[in-house]
Amino acid sequence: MKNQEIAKIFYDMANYLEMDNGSFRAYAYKKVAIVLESLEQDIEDVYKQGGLKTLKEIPGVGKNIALKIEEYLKTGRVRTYERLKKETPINLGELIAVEGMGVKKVKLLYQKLKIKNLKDLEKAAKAHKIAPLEGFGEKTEKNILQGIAFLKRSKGRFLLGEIMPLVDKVLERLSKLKEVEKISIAGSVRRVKETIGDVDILVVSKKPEKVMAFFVSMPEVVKVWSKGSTRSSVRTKGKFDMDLRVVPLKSYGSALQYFTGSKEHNIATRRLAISKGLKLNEYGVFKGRHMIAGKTEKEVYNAIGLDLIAPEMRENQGEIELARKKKLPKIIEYNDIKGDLHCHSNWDGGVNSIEKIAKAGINMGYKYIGIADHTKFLRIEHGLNEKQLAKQRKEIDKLNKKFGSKIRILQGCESNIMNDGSIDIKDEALAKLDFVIAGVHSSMKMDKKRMTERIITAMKNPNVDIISHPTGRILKRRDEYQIDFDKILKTAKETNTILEIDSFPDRLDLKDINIRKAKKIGVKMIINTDAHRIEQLELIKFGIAQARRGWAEKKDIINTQPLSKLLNYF
Ligand code: DGT
Ligand code: CA
Ligand code: CA
Repeated sequence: MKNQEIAKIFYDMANYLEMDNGSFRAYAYKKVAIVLESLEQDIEDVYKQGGLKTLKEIPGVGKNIALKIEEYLKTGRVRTYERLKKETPINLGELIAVEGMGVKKVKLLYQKLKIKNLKDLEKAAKAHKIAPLEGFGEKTEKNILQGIAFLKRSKGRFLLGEIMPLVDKVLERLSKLKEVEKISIAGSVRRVKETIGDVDILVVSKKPEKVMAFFVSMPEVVKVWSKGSTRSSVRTKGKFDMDLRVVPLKSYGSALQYFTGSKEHNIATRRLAISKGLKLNEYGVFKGRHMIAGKTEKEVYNAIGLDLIAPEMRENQGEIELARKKKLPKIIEYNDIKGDLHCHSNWDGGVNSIEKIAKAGINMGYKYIGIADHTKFLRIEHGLNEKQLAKQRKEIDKLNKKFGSKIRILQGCESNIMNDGSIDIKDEALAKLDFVIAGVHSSMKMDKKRMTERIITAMKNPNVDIISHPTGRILKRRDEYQIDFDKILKTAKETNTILEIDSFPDRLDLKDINIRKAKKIGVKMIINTDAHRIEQLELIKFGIAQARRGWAEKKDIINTQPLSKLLNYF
């Protein structure tokens, strides 16, 4: 689908226009980009149906933008975009990827210092040329250098959420092939790690040549690194690599076990096999020359004296010992979630009405859904004040009558934890909500002591039920806040505050290690999406994966519970 390609062009155009003070037009492009990203139909099909006319039926698409879409579909380029790029020879995307760098700063730095790309930026910051500029200063310069260092560290790895659409498409394509008997994802994607180096796929086939020929000529492939009868390796359109291996059926389980990893887990399982006088490799489990297991993973694990271990747990963090003692935790399943309590509606400038969100919740099979719009401190997010919250309550009451037992809409909010730990909404108003989420959305570079105190003060507010994205990291963009997480856990336990696992692919916050810590001391968690439009409700799977990687069980996660129990918590 060309949807993503066009969305990217429109995002870029929006940035260029914003630089050029065309902020109104920029907004229009950005809005359409967002819509295109989540459009289910193929934009080409839409166009084929009725040309410009059907294009204009897409929300936000006017005549001008429809013409640009048409131009791209017909010629593969958008002239206005090419012109903008030529006029402003700046690698905007690269520069605004640096935490704290916005379009305005990029523009100033270009005008004053002719900074065009990341390299220029780093050079200027290191030579202390940025600090003296008006509106920048020492602190900003330091932040820029930190931001660049962070980007460098995460280079070469991809966000899981970023690559999954393409991976799913390739898997679907391959599984339809008649020569493919069995297929599975392996490697870090199967372990659902938050970032991915490359994608590993495993196939059983009696005709490997046919499968490989098909694989290397898929439309998603831009380069073939190698092509053989058991292994091929390609670069995809998404700029990441994919490995495909073909194995015989009798070794499918052991190959899957081997190529799922992690490497550390594999080394430990192999060592265990040796200690039992066995040999474990990708071909099977062997006693002398005799193969005793290999067809399924369960058979392989059992043959070396272990219970089957979920892929998400295979990191050699103690899971092997538990599997040996038959004491593996019964981790949360992908269908255990009964509702999502962190959805933004059009009340705070989001895309969808509360009614639409509730319907989407029903489609997800949920029993309840929580509206948690931003509150007043966040002006750019159209945060709600006390009065608007009261008004929203009325609408939610009305909708609850309408939906009856199909789903229960709960009213919450995502309030802001101010620098002193207070909440930006009055207590009386908070008390009227079904639940209250509080999160840090400002002054994120506070020192450790103050930041920890700040969050602890918020948790002690009896109206606060949930802390959203508790450590504040953005993958590939910025580190966690400076906090004493153990202290935060202790207070969460004392105050019965629930910590959120935010499912957004670039947050996944809490992360696996922190989830394990929380579980260990008995702090409850909730898996939410933080969806700003209904399509993002689907992101919940990434949050669940993270919870599984943190060994969380159903009972550790409160939104696996029925409504009555949930309400008791609040
Ligand atoms: P990635 O691609 O960096 O996100 O991580 P993985 O885990 O997908 O690693 P990858 O693609 O290099 O290899 C896939 C699996 O193959 C890995 O999880 C375990 C297995 N494997 C790779 N190299 C070794 C090795 O040297 N020893 C052992 N025991 N297993 C290995
Ligand atoms: Ca891999
Ligand atoms: Ca690989």
